[in-house]
Amino acid sequence: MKLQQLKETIVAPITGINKSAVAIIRISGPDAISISQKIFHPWPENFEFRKAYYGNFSNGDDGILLCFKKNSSFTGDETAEWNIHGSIASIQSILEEACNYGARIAKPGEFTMRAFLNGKLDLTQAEGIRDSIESNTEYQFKLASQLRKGTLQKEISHIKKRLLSTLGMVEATTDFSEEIGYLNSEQAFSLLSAAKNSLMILLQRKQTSELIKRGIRIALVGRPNAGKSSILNRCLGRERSIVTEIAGTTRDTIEETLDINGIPCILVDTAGLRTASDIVEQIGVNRAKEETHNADIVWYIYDASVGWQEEDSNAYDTIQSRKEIVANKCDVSSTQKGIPVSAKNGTGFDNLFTTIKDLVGEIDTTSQTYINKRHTVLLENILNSVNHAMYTLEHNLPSDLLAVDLQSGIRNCNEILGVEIHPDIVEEIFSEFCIGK
Ligand SMILES: Nc1nc2c(ncn2[C@@H]2O[C@H](COP(=O)(O)OP(=O)(O)O)[C@@H](O)[C@H]2O)c(=O)[nH]1
Ligand SMILES: [Mg+2]
Repeated sequence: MKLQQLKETIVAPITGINKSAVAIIRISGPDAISISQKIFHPWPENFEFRKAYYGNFSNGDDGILLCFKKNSSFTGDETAEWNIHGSIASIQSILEEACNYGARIAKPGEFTMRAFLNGKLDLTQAEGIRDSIESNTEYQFKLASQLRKGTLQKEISHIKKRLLSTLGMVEATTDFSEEIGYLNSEQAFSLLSAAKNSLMILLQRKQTSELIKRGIRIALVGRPNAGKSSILNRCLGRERSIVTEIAGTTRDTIEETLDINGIPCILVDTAGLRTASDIVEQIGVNRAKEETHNADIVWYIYDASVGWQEEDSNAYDTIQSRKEIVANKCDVSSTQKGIPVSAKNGTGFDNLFTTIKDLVGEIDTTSQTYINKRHTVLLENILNSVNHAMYTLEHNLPSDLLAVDLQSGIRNCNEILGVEIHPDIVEEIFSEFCIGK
């Protein structure tokens, strides 16, 4: 990051670029207010920060001006927000005017990057802002919000504190062992096991986190005419997949993303499993088999009015992924085997959806946060260091070994938080942000 860049005044719309009633333009940096004074009129007498003023903009639009003092804004720099009409023409002309007065267009993520560099938030919270904006379902938003609000930041700070205390004890006893005496290994050990516990809890949550972020892949598999396509359509609430009484109607896989009780799911309808004479259908059948490997859950669907057949057993047994038997057409006949549903009249779907909840596990949205790949690698590094340090203590090995592990653990904590991190990594993270954030 060049320091020069931080002194520049940056401007961009912070609302979407599609037509909307209102667009908000944010301008942030040392000239934010002086440029606003040139663009907004009449400039309010007895101007105050954090007060909304109605007036005219020099591009011919009218709307609201709202200004924030340095250190009391999102970015930490002096900032103004102009609420104008959501016209592309109005947005463009006001941006041009701001640039003519010396501002430049903000890069994607640059407002948040300034907030990070000004110490308004740590790197995990910045990631939480990105993930919040990108979230589509309730659980995605809740996990992202915990990250944004600093849940992970607090956890990591706690772990870091424990490692720092242990390191302090180790250094004091090596430097002044005559006055202080020997290291209290019991105390050091209990500090480290507390850190280890927190690390294990965080790492346990990474799988749920990944599933919620990318969505649960569910393959709808079974013999022709079981009602796979009808179940897809019922879940979607629209006729996406072609349904007929002719066996072999679905010949290719069809993927649809949807929100089931707040969890993102990718439903994959497949060709019915049978030995097809038609080459196109056979390719579809092969794809269906492939899908059974890719899926997080396979819903193996059979026709309850026909009953569970030997072919069903054979096909079901070959499926390696997590799988559930689903008995469709329960409006026609009842069954003992599998989860009874009726795609025709919509019964049984609540039970079917519990299979998704069972895979994801309990999500405590008051404490659980997104743990992404970047965090996971670093958390694993810290855990390794802590384990190693605990081993050193248990075996009474030289304490300089201890110091090396503790320092490495602390460095990894810092990297998660974004303290003393390489500028390239920071740039890379913020480049994934959308424009205006
Ligand atoms: N009675 C009844 N018929 C169904 C139900 N679901 C599907 N069907 C019928 O079964 C036939 C095959 O359905 P389809 O969804 O194309 O099955 P697929 O080959 O497994 O995709 C169609 O005639 C559907 O109308 C259901 O729950 N109850
Ligand atoms: Mg079908």
